[in-house]
Amino acid sequence: MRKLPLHIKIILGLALGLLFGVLSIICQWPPEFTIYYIKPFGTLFVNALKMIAVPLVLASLIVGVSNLGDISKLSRMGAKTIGLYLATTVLATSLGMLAVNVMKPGEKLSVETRDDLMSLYAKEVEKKADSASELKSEGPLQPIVKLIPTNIISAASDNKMMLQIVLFAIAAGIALLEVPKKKGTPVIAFFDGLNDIIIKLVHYIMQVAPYCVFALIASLIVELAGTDAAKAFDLLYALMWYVTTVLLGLGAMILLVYPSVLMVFTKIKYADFFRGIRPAQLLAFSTSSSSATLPVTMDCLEQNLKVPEEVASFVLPLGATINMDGTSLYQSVAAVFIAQALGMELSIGSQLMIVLTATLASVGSAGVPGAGMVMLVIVLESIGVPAAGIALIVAPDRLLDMCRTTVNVTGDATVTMVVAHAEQPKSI
Ligand code: DAS
Repeated sequence: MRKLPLHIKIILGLALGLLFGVLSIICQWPPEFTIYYIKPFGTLFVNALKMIAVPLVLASLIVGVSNLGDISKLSRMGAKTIGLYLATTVLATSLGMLAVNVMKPGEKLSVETRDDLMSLYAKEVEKKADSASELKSEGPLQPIVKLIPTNIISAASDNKMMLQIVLFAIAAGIALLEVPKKKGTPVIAFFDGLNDIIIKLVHYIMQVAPYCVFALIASLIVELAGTDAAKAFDLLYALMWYVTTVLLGLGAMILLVYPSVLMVFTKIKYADFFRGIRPAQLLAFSTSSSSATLPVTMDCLEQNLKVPEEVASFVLPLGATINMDGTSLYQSVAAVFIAQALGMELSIGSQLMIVLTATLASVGSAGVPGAGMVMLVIVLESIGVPAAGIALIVAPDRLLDMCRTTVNVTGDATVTMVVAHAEQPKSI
């Protein structure tokens, strides 16, 4: 077992958790054993993800923004690169919202199952509803007022203030570009070091993911179904629809969006582009890490697709840090699926908030396995959906991570081709 790649171990953990859950229903094992002695390991995993979300956002965004170089010297290439990255991310998030609202995977659950899920998360849903209604009672502009916390330290200690932390991190990153180099450099070095530490912590947490996924899916099935196998299969059926919705969205990015962008903005044929970046896509799929794939992505663009080194070495590292189209699409689908499964109605305002926070969350996501799920906490907290709802979608997450990382890398490569064409129209 030790020799197996992590993603195989996680898929094994998922399969064994499903088997354990179904067997405990069929054999009528006492649910107390699962709930008291297995479920806590799943809760620990979700808590660990929530624990590192705030430092990860702070470190990766401050470092990402300050790495843009001197704000006044943001070159034509830099402005174009960031503009294209943000445009493709907003497009991906919007595509995810369209897919999940058309497919409605969360509504594939029977009313009884949804009621059970709501009672499982009732106290958290109620708390979110109270704070949302409290906001409304203070006037329509109150949500904007809340964006600036009175105390960033207390905000950082409260996962409910994620959007405020993201905005503070972006502002701090921009401020760091403006302070004198000798003052800013040590601060950037500190957050760079913190970023590396948090990424290492994500790596540690993902090492125990196989066991925690087992605990989460087993306890979820037992808790939800009790002795009623039908509800367990009901949840699995809805999860299948959820996975299909994410994969449909990711497939549309790879097969429709990126070919259209390349056709409009470059001269390269999509088949040649696809062949040129295939090694990077395969590595992204097997490692679930944009950062680990970056050297191969750069090699593919420079050697196979003849992108000038000065373009690839600027655009791709920036993309691996701030551009994750697959992740933002996944986060928008996951957030709406969890809300649907908990029977929570999402207003148009909440859906627009998802587009904003999923775009920002994907900018802040590190290019390591599981980072997108960690940052999903931000999206859920921003629309008042309990972050504990992540337990519903943890099981298939590694498979989806492999696919969304492949889209992340493909998106970075697509924007690099467009920038290279704009810089040297004759050659690309
Ligand atoms: N695995 C991340 C990446 O490397 C994406 C994610 O977790 O969503 O891009």
